[in-house]
Amino acid sequence: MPSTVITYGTFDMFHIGHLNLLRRIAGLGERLIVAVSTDEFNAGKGKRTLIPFEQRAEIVRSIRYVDEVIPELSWEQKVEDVQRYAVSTFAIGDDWQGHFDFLRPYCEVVYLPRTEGVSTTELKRSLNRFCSVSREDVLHAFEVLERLRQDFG
Ligand code: C2G
Repeated sequence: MPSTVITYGTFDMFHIGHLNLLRRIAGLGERLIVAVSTDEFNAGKGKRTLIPFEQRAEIVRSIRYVDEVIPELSWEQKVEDVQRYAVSTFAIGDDWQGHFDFLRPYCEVVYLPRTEGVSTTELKRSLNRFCSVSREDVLHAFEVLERLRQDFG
């Protein structure tokens, strides 16, 4: 029976932090199952996702380290998942340190260091900065237009 590892997450705007984690977790066993949070479940987490569930699941499913993707529908499904899929290890980033120790009677529980300097929240902020037009840009544009009007009437 191949040793199975499971992890859970939103994986919105998939980035290197997600990839690093999945690569490390895949090294903890022979088979990796990833439970991707549905849009409805995320709403319950107070998380607004940019990318809809089906696309987030498809991206995660395409990662070479991932063997299977299932939906994460609730906080309560983990024990049932561990038993249903004969999971030997549950692993997740250490921003969740201690939150899932209740799984220790059912499987090994591992918290791995997050990748510093990248997060979906930060990516969204950078995107906003990138797309937003600053007040200085607008004033500069008006100055250029005024100069053109004076030069060419
Ligand atoms: N992660 C990481 N490094 C980052 C960002 C995220 O290692 N820079 C890890 C998180 O620790 C988590 C996984 O990537 O293990 C997915 O992160 P999120 O999509 O933010 O998942 P989250 O919303 O925390 O959902 O039941 C558990 C929850 O569904 C976890």
